[in-house]
Amino acid sequence: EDGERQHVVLFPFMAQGHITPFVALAELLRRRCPTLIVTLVSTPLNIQKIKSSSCPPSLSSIRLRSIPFSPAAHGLPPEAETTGAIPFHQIVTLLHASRSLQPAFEQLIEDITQEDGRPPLCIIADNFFAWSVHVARRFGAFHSIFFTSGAYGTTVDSSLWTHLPHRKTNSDEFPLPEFPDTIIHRSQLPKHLLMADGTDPWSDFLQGQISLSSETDAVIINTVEEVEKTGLRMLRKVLPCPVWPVGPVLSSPSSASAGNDHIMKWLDSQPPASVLYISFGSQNTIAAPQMKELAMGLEASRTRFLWVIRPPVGFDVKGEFKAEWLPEKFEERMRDEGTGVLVHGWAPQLEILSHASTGGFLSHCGWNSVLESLSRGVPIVAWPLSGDQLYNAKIMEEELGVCVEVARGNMESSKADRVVVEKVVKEVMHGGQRGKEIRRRVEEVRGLMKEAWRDGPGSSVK
Ligand code: BUP
Repeated sequence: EDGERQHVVLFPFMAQGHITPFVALAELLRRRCPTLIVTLVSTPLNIQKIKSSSCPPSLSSIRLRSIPFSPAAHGLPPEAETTGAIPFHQIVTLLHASRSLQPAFEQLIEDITQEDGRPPLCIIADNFFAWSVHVARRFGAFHSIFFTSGAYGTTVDSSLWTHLPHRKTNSDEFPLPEFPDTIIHRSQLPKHLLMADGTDPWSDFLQGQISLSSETDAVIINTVEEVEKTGLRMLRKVLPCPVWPVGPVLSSPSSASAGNDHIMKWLDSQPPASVLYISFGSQNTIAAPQMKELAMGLEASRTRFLWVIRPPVGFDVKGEFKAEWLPEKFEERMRDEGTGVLVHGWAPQLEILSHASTGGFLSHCGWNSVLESLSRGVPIVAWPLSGDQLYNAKIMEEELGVCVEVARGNMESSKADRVVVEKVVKEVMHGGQRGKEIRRRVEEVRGLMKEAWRDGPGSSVK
């Protein structure tokens, strides 16, 4: 009987990198605890997208509920219900605008409480919606934040935004106030953090939500106890509540792969572990001169590649791709030689990373991409651009030894050099001493991730 079943409400922030793991968590909860009622809440456009891009069987047992949101009321274009639809500089406006969801979310919990005859057992919300703790308190529900990024990236990012330590020194390197052993280099700060002074819109939003997150009852995080020891130790030091790693929580194959047969067919015809998959995620791009450096470095490395490519910084992300952004006749040459494929649009990333021909991932190190790659045993060439990506790359290279950084920095100023691209890509893809060691470490991490989800139970199952 529905009336006797416990109800859990999930509430992700409106960004692909947040919605994907929340949907995966919802599916996981229903699979592992079949008696739970699971409701996933988002804005109308996002609910529509989730319905059309997910496999119906996995979603059939999850209740999808939308709450109204008007981007135009905040000076945003009507399609701005997700960060992927707007240029990076407007994301902070969307973050602030998302605060206006509180009354509608509260009303939804009220409605659910009426329908079920009691409030939900638990509200699991995004860390950007830490304000939802007030709603949970009002209804007497347990409140948990689900961090969709890693423990190290989350802790370093939060610490930097809370204390802005780079403003108190002129030196290029400085320690984090709570963690003197963690040294951050100025080049690892995204532009909006470098410019932050504590009164700017980014600081205002993030400092508010970070401070509220210490009021939550528990933190669930998409990472693995045995993989992120340092990061989890740090996060547990700054949070007063229990921290439960449940990763890797990954999406199930989606209907997004439909229409991408040509990509999978091309991969089928390549030798094992020979292809470098390249993607900068759902909301970042690099500058046109950097695209050229990357293309030239790739060509010189004589490595097969599959590159998810979007217009460079400063151009409409959804606009037409122009050949002039790449070296002359690059796309035709690669196609004629059969060495490289450019994907103009959405790629079936998890399927690509799971394919035996994929041997490396040149990634911006968004946390979902990191988990997807490592869980499939694919080493990473890191080109982090923003936020936690810079710290994900740092910990993966320094502690886990599963990646090599090829460039870093914010989107406008990240510098890559074709010679460095060629060298690093060869090192990782063509089995030099360092490449072999990286593959050994990635295999180890893949094993730990698998163990965490073993019945028996593994650490994430617990
Ligand atoms: Br692009 C792209 N196909 O073509 P991250 C992304 N994805 O399946 P983000 C595709 O989107 P942050 C594509 O598999 C992953 O699950 C990908 O999440 C999928 O990066 C997700 O890696 C991307 O966390 O966010 O979205 O840029 O700001 O958190 O780094």
